[in-house]
Amino acid sequence: MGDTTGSPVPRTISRRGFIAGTGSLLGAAALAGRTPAAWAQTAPVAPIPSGAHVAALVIGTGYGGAVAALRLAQAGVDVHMVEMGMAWDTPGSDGKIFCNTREPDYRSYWLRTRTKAPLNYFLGFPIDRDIPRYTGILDAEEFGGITVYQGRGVGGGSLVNGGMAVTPRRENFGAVLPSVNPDEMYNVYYPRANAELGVGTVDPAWFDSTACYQYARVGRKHAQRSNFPFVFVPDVYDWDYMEQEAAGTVTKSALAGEILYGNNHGKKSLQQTYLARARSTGRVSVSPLHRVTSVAPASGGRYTVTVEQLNTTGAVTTVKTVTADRVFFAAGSVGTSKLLVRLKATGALPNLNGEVGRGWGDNGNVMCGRANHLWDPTGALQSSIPCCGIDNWAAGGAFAEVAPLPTGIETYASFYLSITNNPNRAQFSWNAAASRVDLNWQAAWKQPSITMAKTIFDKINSKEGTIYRTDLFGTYKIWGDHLTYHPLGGAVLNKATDNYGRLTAYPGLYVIDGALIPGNTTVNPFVTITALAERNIEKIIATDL
Ligand code: FAE
Repeated sequence: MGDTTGSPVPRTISRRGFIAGTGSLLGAAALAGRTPAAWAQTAPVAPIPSGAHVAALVIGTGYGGAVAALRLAQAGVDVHMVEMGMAWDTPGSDGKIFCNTREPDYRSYWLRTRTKAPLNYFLGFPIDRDIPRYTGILDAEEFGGITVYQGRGVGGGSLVNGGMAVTPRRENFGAVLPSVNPDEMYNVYYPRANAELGVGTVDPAWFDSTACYQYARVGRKHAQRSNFPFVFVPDVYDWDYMEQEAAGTVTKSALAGEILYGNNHGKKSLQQTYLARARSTGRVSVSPLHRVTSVAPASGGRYTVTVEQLNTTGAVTTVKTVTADRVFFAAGSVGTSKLLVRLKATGALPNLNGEVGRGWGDNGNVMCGRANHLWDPTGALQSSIPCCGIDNWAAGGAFAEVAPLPTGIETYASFYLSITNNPNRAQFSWNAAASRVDLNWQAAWKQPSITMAKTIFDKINSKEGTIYRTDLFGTYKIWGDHLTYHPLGGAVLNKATDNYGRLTAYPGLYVIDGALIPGNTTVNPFVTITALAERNIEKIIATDL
């Protein structure tokens, strides 16, 4: 099934043609040093024509989708990736592809007219602002009891995330993916994922001396004085580049507060790693600003896929119908779950099993800040890339990332994102009256996370004689318990799918993203999503193709 048939999908476009379209980008890239230029130069952004047939269609360009595309292409299969967000390969009028966290503009949010910052108050005042409605990079998707933050664009969550690349402790893996053999994950797939993602760790000597990690050293001091294990956490940010930022020899990104709405330099998003390699095979093309709305069986074992083309206001400009031999759902935990639940309920894929939509969790995310004494400043200059955490998982069910508050001024605050062992799981279901998929997560279900996070911070506050900040999530509100950055589950491995992500009622349909993971990874999730995708696609290529 290597070649496409029917209407051809352009696999590559000429370098000359590409440069003609993006000359300003390449010029800017040459001036600015490390940028997504490597990606741009190999980028066959080639919107799929209606009527096309493809061997493999991948819905979404995040971690699961990028792994699938690379490995399928290397196995000789032509792949087309459909991504609802933008390509993020062209600078705006300020010469930058991504806007700054401190100055969110039209590029910041997915189809909103007002920002919805995760940390939306400062000194008790709201900080959100009006913006033009645009297909921006960060989606704050609101369900009844929780706001789920997700990346939108070619690269998925890798465009907006902090890059913390954490492999769960092996003793915890049985709870993360109970049906997966840990030996193969820890011997083969975690190392493979870490290598391909370009994971590295801060140089401890530099960490000890640089102003931009003063906040993290304060976090370490407080953790250690309360006898909590303190750990350095690997990241995909280019640590050499960050040291050059600190030395003033390159354009600043992490040290200019870039995070959440994209990093213009330094961060190795999927655009620079898996997707660049996938595209260099010459077998992968991508349709940005295209959203899959339906997948249904067609004759000959194929699938008919309905795709809406969007403009940057979010309006649908064209509806296309294409066919594919195989379809990989990689739209993220929420995107894949919403699609499958709707397609099952509305009759396109009625034989999906009853586990579809179940087992969704928030990775136990909860945020909080602590108010330090005036003699414990955390620094006006803070690297936006976190590099350390407090591991109280075994004793208290919480792993707390020492997070930056890159406001550019001294805040005397220590800020944390905790990942906790919250047992609550929600379900997606089809709401026929409203014609949408709902998620039944309840706001009160965050209480176990707060209790677990308090096992760390109550103790530190007591030891240090400090208190919680109450001005970061509202007025007199301590906990950021309204959101998650880490949606997981909804099409759980070995339940909604077989043990390799196959939707067995429909040969040729697969799930290959965070929807497979049952709600919690004990740490930040993308390394596990990537490693599991590597494991599953290897099996699928070996046995199904
Ligand atoms: P994901 O990366 O979300 O990709 C799915 C893609 O599918 C997206 O590009 C969507 O736009 C696209 N899509 C959705 N629906 C459709 C459709 N119908 N048609 C076409 N395209 C569609 O999925 N994780 C870590 O491990 N470390 C961190 O430091 C970290 N920090 C984070 C910070 C923030 C602010 C956020 C939002 C997330 C963070 N995460 C972090 C989570 C991580 O980014 C997330 O787990 C992965 O991106 C999920 O990977 P998937 O492949 O499942």
